[in-house]
Amino acid sequence: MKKFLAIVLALAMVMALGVSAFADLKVAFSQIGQESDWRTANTDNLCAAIEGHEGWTLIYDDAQQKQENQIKALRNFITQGVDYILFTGVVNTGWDEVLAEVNEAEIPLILIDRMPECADKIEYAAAFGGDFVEEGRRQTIWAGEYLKSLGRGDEEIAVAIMEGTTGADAQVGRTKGNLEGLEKYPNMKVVAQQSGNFTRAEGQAVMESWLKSVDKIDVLIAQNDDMGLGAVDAIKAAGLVPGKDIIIVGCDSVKAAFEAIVAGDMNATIECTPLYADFVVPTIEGLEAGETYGRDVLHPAEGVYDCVGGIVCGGEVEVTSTLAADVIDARVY
Ligand code: GZL
Repeated sequence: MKKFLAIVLALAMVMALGVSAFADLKVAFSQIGQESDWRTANTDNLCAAIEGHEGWTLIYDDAQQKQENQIKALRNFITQGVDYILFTGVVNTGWDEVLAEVNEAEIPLILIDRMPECADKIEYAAAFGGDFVEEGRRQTIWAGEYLKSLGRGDEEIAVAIMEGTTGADAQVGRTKGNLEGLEKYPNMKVVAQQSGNFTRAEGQAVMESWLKSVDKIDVLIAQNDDMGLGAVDAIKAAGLVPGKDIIIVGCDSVKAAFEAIVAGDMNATIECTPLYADFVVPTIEGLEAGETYGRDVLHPAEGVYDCVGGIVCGGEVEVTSTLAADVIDARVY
């Protein structure tokens, strides 16, 4: 009997050690800033999931959209000896040295959202984010198809492209995709192209200046909804009707864009989900259990939401738009 109790006690101790040894994780997250509703939703979703996980501790840094702050944060994470690092870069260059230091420290790196240009030169455990080029194609293809549905397929159309933060992976990819999509519509010409830095305030300021300096704008391609909403404010202030005088296509599919589409102020938004927790949490649990995830950037399936529904607008992946009014109540960000 004594031998049996000794075995039970030993097993209990091993199990207790085993569980606590694997459960206590310090998960560090270098976040870009709070520049948009998308970023806020991304932060809230990931931080809540990590803080709410049994045994995990979140170490969070908001870089206020400054690369030097992210570099400092990554070095602090190394010094603190964290177990995992989640990283999205405000711009796509200038990370080679610090991410090599993360590799040297042998801290598993999970790349999310915006990928660094040096990704093919560093080690990382997994990568997950939007297909920005496809999102850009969808923006301009949606606009071309919508104009056709209005009987304006042969009209000379002036297009303004409001870009995101210059040098950000999302801005580079969406701009590439915007221009690829426009190749299908020779009647659509780019008449203005400038960064609004993914913020509502800067989007309003750029639109205000365009309304004074550009002869005619028929379509605004805003590389995120926040800049599109800022442009709506500027268009109204100039006495024009957003959504009619100027067709507005955003990106992200945040709740405020759905509200603007239902109100008639915006015409469409291309989805780019910020809800990464359902990928990141199982990935860390899997890595802890010895799983590996390869080097491909995993993309979530995403939709297109608009003022009419039924517009076929995929670039490489075909997608048909959904009427925003039909799904606005179900949106969670
Ligand atoms: C896209 C993300 C972009 C969003 C913007 O994945 O990097 O940054 O489109 C955000 O709203 O600022």
